[in-house]
Amino acid sequence: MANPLYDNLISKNSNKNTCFLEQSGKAAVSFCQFSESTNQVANLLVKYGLQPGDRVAVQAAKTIEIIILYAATIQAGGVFLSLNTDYKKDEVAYFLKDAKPRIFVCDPYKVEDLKKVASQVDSKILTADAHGKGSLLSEANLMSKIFNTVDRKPDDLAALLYTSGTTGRSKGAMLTQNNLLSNAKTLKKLWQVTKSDILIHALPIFHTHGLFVALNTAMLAGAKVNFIPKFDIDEIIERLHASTLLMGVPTFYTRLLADYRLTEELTKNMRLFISGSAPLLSETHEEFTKRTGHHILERYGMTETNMITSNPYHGERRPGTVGKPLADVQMKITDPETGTEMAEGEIGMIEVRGPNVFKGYWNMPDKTALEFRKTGYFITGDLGKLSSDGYLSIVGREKDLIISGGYNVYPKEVEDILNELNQIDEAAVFGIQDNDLGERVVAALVLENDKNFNRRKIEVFANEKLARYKQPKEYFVLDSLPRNSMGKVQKNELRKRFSS
Ligand code: MCA
Ligand code: AMP
Repeated sequence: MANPLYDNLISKNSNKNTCFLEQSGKAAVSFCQFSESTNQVANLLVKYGLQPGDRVAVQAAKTIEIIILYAATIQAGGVFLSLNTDYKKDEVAYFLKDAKPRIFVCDPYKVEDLKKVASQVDSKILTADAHGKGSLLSEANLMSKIFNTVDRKPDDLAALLYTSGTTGRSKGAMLTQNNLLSNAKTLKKLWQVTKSDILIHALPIFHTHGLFVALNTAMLAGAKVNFIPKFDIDEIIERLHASTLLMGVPTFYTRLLADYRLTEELTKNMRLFISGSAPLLSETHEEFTKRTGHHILERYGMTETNMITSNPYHGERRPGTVGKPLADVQMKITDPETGTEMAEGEIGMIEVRGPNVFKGYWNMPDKTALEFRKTGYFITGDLGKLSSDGYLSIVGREKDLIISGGYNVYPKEVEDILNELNQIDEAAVFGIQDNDLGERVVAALVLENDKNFNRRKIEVFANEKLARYKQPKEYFVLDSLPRNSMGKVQKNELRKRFSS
């Protein structure tokens, strides 16, 4: 027996003594030191009652300690659940109630807010601050450096990541050991990641992109990871010369292009720039090539499926496309209504099947059944078309979703919050084009009484209930919302009207 994910990412790693994780202001950590610390944290988790299959939830700053917690959770047979650090009290309470984690790790300043709900679901709280300090570290330091890795089967859960939904209710995507491992192996091979690579890691670690695509792949290859707490243009520019790999959302690349210091000379040691999570404009791709000589490699995925397609490492990285299905992934374009396959070049629903595809939504068997075909294909909600030589272009989304700077915002969730306010009769939330974030969240409001419009009050309320990135950046007051003959709000109409 074994623990496939932990064994491959950590214990079988051949790069034992060289520096692996580095974060400004801290000593670099080798794989050996990392696995010793992982053993200590795994012992601590077990001391707090963790049994195989139990969840470990975390809402804490991006530090090496949280990556140790991730690895320790896997090693102890747990299921890692990471939450956006910007989520507000009510948002976190929902996840704790739904996932019922055995252990919850949060910043010390959040304990007061969350201890009641944690105790209701019988979660023990440990803390980690922006420097990784707190009870997680201090208590783990007292534990043994030896731990017998817990056996797990490939189909056992390793992570639970929540994605918002069109109904406004977040769903926990159950990701197995094999979902994560197979995708990391495929990406490592395709992108030729090796122990000579130095990855600039500036993404958050509570999503698939930063945690699995970037970290799992780098760990599997034994590459060095430079941890930057968040996207910081100066720090990235400073590191580009001595790095080989960058993974980012399109905003990373538009911000880099807006900086005069981005040159061919600065990026001459870089091997690969990868973009994903949101559409990369062809202009960005082309301008980047002109400035640096590098062709950004765009890929496409989802929380539920990990990565699905990628442009090639060798061969044409075609702007405006997300490349071809990964080697072990099956993908087809279908008629959204009937599920029958479309002819080449026609627009349809992107469906996907393979070892990368999740096991289902946590405690939502009906919702899970609705999103899979009987043949095992998962219905992504993204619309696309294939070129004659197999490149996929994403042309839209069937789901009502806004992607702002790589974060997904489901309008229904924001509308539900705004509709709670007495002064608002109706709210329609939609995305408009934004040069920095790709799309910007805005809201059209119909008020109970026009004279009552108090924008500040709405902003304060939204700020109390919703993570910052979900909050509308602008509000437009209308007499009524445009509707079609079925009574459905016409968001396209709103987008057209307010885009300029
Ligand atoms: C920050 N703010 C945002 C966003 N980020 N508002 C809308 N959308 C955002 N994405 C807020 C801040 O709180 C701040 O509010 C104000 O906007 C300006 O912040 P700024 O300093 O400009 O932002 P930043 O901190 O530099 O962040 C922008 C960012 C960041 C670098 C684009 O959002 C980011 O790292 N995004 C990556 C998200 C990601 O990893 N997605 C992967 C999901 P105020 O000034 O009022 O306080 S996984 C996925 O999608 C699938 C599986 C896949 O394919 O990868
Ligand atoms: P999430 O649910 O947060 O995992 O976000 C997944 C969604 O992000 C997908 O369903 C797509 O709509 C979108 N996405 C990811 N990568 C790309 C890309 N390269 N181009 C366009 N959309 C993307």
